[in-house]
Amino acid sequence: MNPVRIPVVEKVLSANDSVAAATRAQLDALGIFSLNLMASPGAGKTSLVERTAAALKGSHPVGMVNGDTSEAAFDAERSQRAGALSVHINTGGKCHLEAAMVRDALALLPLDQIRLLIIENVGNLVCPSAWQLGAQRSVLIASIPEGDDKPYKYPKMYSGVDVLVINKIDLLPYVDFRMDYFRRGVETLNPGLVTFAVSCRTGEGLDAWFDWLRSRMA
Ligand SMILES: Nc1nc2c(ncn2[C@@H]2O[C@H](COP(=O)(O)OP(=O)(O)O)[C@@H](O)[C@H]2O)c(=O)[nH]1
Ligand SMILES: [Mg+2]
Ligand SMILES: [Zn+2]
Repeated sequence: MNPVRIPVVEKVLSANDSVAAATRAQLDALGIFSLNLMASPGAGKTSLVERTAAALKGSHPVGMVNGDTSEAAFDAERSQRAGALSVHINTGGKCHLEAAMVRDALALLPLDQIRLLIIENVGNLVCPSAWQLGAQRSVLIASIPEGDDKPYKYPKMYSGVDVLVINKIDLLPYVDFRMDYFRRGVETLNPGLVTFAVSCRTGEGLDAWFDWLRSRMA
C-alpha cells in the first residue's frame, strides 16, 4: 500500500505550475518574449545566448537567467560580456530549474529594459522538461558530438519542446552523425518541429534563428 507517492509528486508539480503561470502572465504583460533553453552540458546553451545577445541587443535587449548547480557564475558572466543583463541561480545541486527559482531571479532583473528573456536551464536531458518555468517557448539544443541517437534515447525531451536548435554543424565532417537518422527520430516524436541547424562557432545558420526571434517579437 503506497498510493501516497504519486499524489505528492503531482502536488509539487502543480504548485510549480501555478508559479509558472504567474510568471508567464507577468512576462506577457511586459511584452517580453521568453525562452526556456534546455540541453545537455556542453551543447552550446551559453554560446547561443552570447551570439543572440550580441546580435539583438541593439533592437531587442536580452535578459538571461542562468541555472547552475553551483555558485560559479561563469555563464551569467559570459552572457553579460556579450551584452545581456544576467542573473545566476545556484540551484544548490538540483539538476533542473523550478518556477520559484526563476520568479525570484526575475525580481533581480530590470525587466523594463528587456525584450527577450532567455532562461538557460541546468545541463540535463531528463528532468528539466517536466518543470514549467513560465517561458513562452521551450527550446532544445542538440549538438553534433552528442550523437544522432539522442531523440531515441530522450523521447520526453524531444517530444515536449517547441523549437530545436542543432548546434556545432561545423563538426559534421569529423563526427559520425547521420542527420537523416537524427531528423527521422525527431519527426516521429514531434512532427513539424521548428528546427535550426547552426554553428555558434562559425555563425552559420544563426541568421535564420535571429529572424525567427525577431518575427516572434514583431
Ligand atoms: N565546434 C564548435 N564548438 C562549439 C559550438 N558552440 C559551442 N561550442 C563549444 O562547446 C563548448 C560548450 O559550450 P557552452 O556554450 O559553454 O555550452 P553549455 O554548457 O551548453 O552552455 C565550448 O567550448 C564552446 O566553445 C559550435 O557551434 N561549434
Ligand atoms: Mg552554459
Ligand atoms: Zn532535475
